[in-house]
Amino acid sequence: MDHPQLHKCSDATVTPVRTTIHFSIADKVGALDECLAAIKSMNISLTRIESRPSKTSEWDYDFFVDFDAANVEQVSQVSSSLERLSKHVHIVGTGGASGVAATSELPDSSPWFPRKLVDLDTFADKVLEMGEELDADHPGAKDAVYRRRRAEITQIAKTYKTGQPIPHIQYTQTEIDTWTTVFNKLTTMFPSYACREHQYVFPLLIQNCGYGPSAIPQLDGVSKFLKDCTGFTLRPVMGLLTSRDFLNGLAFRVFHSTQYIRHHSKPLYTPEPDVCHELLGHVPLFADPAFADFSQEIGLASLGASDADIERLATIYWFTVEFGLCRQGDQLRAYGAGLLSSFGELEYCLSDTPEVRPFEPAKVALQKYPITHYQPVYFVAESFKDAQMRVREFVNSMDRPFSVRYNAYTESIEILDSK
Ligand code: HBI
Ligand code: NLE
Ligand code: FE
Repeated sequence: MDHPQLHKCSDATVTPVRTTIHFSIADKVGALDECLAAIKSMNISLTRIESRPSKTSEWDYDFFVDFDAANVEQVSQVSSSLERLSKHVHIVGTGGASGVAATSELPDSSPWFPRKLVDLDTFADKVLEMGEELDADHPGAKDAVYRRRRAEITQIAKTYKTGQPIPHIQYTQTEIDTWTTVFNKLTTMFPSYACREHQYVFPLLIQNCGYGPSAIPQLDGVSKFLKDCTGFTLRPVMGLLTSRDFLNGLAFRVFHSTQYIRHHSKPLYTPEPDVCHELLGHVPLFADPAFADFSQEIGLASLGASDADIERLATIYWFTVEFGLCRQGDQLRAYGAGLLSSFGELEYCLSDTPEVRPFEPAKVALQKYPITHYQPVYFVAESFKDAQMRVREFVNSMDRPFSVRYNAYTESIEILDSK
């Protein structure tokens, strides 16, 4: 389990009375503490606690607490002690069917997932290898200057919070030179290798976001541009997140983006995401409405999914968003960001060497793949809309006991039903 959760103590011999209670307290030091201590003194553990400012004019706070009581008497004991300590108490629901919270929310066994946009703040420092500490065979591993610079840049992502502007980075001349090499080489290839959607957006990025050979565009301006196009935003990240966290972000139309650049000795190909990969590979596609829908579909499917399903979805993500090919007219073109940011693999993927197969999610989900060299197999989508429909059908076959919807007005996830 990769997220901290509140655990209940379960006594196998009695059926617990799952209860959701709502109470309001004044904005005063220690008020919540007193309420929780009262529940604790009855030896009851909490399974959920959520807060929000009250709609009153007095700066009160509302709390929603789920707990499993031993019996109904205990529920009323909790209620009466909270009445003494707080301004208002209301039992939202009690005695729900086993496994389903009284608020008809989630089965206990579902992995935690972000419900609100701000919940993504909890992902910040959970990064996998190659983030802060580079692997021994990484081209930058023995370069102390490069390492120090990476640590400096990733510091921004470590402390970033939802809603803040993304801090600009003053890139060094060495970093800009690497960008120039990659930019110049790729832009000569895009007309004959990139998909139509990528080619449509690229000139807009030159006009609006400072794309060009002589400076590395800043994530902040790019994020605002994407927000206008499709509602996608960028969020700085220290390095590789777990598949679960990374895919969960897509449910909110949030794309976690690195800000550092690849080592100058290997501009052709790097196994890691870097700012070239994010800006030249991913960003143009996230500006396309059909592609944005497709990406969010994978993200929504990942919320509360089992570990096995996360692995299947990550594999589908890999062979589409990262390494997808598509058919356009009588030609194959690249739409995967891992291809569009590597002039080595971009040339290779449309040569006769690799194998190409049609995009069928149930088969794609099981395909093994290398992460540090060119792909031996690619999958071809007929269109983003078609790919989205196929993924939706695949997701319906997954064993998640509820479904979800993103509410863009409240920037939060709604649970639709408990099957
Ligand atoms: N984390 N920051 C970041 N960027 C990615 O592209 C990324 C990731 N974690 C996992 C991942 N990609 C994929 O390989 C899939 O597992 C989703
Ligand atoms: N191989 C890609 C590149 O060199 O740009 C990066 C892939 C990141 C998953
Ligand atoms: Fe990527």
